[in-house]
Amino acid sequence: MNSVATPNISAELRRRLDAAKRVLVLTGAGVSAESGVPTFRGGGNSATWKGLPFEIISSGAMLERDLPAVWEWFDHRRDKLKTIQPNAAHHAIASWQDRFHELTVVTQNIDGLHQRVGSRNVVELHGNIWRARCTVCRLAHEIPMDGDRPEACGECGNSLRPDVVLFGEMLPQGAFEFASQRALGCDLCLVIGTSGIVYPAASLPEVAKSAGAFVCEINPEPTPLSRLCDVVVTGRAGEVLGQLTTDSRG
Ligand code: BV8
Ligand code: ZN
Repeated sequence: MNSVATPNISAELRRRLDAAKRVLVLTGAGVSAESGVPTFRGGGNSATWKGLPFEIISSGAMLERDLPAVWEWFDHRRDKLKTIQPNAAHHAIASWQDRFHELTVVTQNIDGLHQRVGSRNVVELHGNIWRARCTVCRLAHEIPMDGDRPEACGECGNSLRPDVVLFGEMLPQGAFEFASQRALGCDLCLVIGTSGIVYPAASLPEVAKSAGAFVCEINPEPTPLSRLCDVVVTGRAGEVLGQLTTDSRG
């Protein structure tokens, strides 16, 4: 693995991007950091809510115990997101939509920022904060950015929950399997803005590597995934990706 400090993006990475046919991009909270969305770990901040650590308030067990408290936490985060704009990292990834024979954007983020700037068919491993789901019939309900969230299921009247994967909960049916298939088939895997701690999402770069992909991490800090990467670009996603798209084919 070789590590380069921005702003010198390795020529190897540029060459790989220019030659790539099948690209898988795995993003985490770091991609939204420059938009002002707090990350969960690293950088000294670990998200807490009313004294509860993030892994507790965002857990399936908490939802079972106190759904209103979980809604309060997600209502608070949606409120913050209403004034948040996507950053250069989201725009760069969206600009790649038609650049490769196949591009798969897999995100752990629930903020919907990739889609807001045109990334298509985004694989949301952990759901989406702008959707609610019925606790009984599982019907999905969109939550408007400019209005109140629906209080009850429009179909069966039962209570709704955030359509987000909480700790200890299964990922959306088929999402991880699809992402794994794409990881097995990609020739370039970009791991951007994730601490590489949460599974099964963090296993995707390992899957790509095992199948022969060139793996590149973009993060200001080292992570447990850094050791398996062919190139680690130490830097902020918005800065590095912004530069990559201006310097190369675009
Ligand atoms: C599962 C939605 C099968 C909620 C999230 C005990 C019981 C059950 C399961 C487990 C258990 N012990 C461990 C597990 C597995 C668990 C897990 O992995 N835990 C971890 C903590 C060890 N996983 C699960 O529970 C998953 N389900 O395994 O199901 C199962 C089921 C039952 C029983 C057994 C097995 C579900 C995981 C999904 C949890 N939900 N989010 C919400 O958002 O409130 S995960 C949460 O962490 C976030 O959503 C986020 O997506 C995810 C990963 O975080 P990152 O995105 O990486 O963000 P982080 O802040 O950590 O890092 C930011 C990075 O960005 C840093 O590296 C930083 O340096 C970098 N950065 C900062 N600025 C920038 C930057 N990079 C670039 N540019 C910048 N400017
Ligand atoms: Zn229902």
